[in-house]
Amino acid sequence: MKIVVTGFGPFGGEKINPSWEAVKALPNEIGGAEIIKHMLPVTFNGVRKMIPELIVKERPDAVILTGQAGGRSNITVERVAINVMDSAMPDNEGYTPEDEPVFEDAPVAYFATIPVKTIVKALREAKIPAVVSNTAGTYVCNAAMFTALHTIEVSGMTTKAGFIHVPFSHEQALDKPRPSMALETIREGLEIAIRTVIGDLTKND
Ligand code: PCA
Repeated sequence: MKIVVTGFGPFGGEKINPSWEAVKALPNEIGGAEIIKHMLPVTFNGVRKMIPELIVKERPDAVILTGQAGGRSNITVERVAINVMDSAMPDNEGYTPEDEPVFEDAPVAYFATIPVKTIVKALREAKIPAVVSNTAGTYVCNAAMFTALHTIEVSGMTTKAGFIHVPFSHEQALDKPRPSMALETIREGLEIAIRTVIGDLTKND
């Protein structure tokens, strides 16, 4: 089994992005599945080019995308990605789309195909604050999730895909008081999420 896990690089003036820091620290194998880690750039055009290339090249069983959701205090498992790019803040290439589709001629939205509620339950059982989120926003993370699900749909693949947002790390909250979580807890949370996805993929074997 092969699982692609991505995190993002820093954006918005931050020195790190806790999503990539946590993904980087994951083992290369979890529960017998090969874990392929990639850092994505915080650019609308970058994710729309790189994610399809990655999925078509690796043909993974699952794709778990992760990103920073500053201001959230829980790990949030996203339910849905919408076909909109609308941002108040420029991406890392200076692009600020307004009311644009991620892809023309694509559906208005896709639901995550990873087991969102089962992942939240598993995280909470491990005493890690987690909730379902019903919006991944309209910035690069939503575009990344939409791109993954659309790529899988149009290529007729059975790959499962979803997005997990993580809070700021404690390091990021030292100077500016804001909700934060230990990087090790975020890493552990992602490992639990991956194990849950593997469990879901193998349950009918
Ligand atoms: N979070 C941003 C983009 C990259 C990231 O880590 C978002 O939520 O859209």
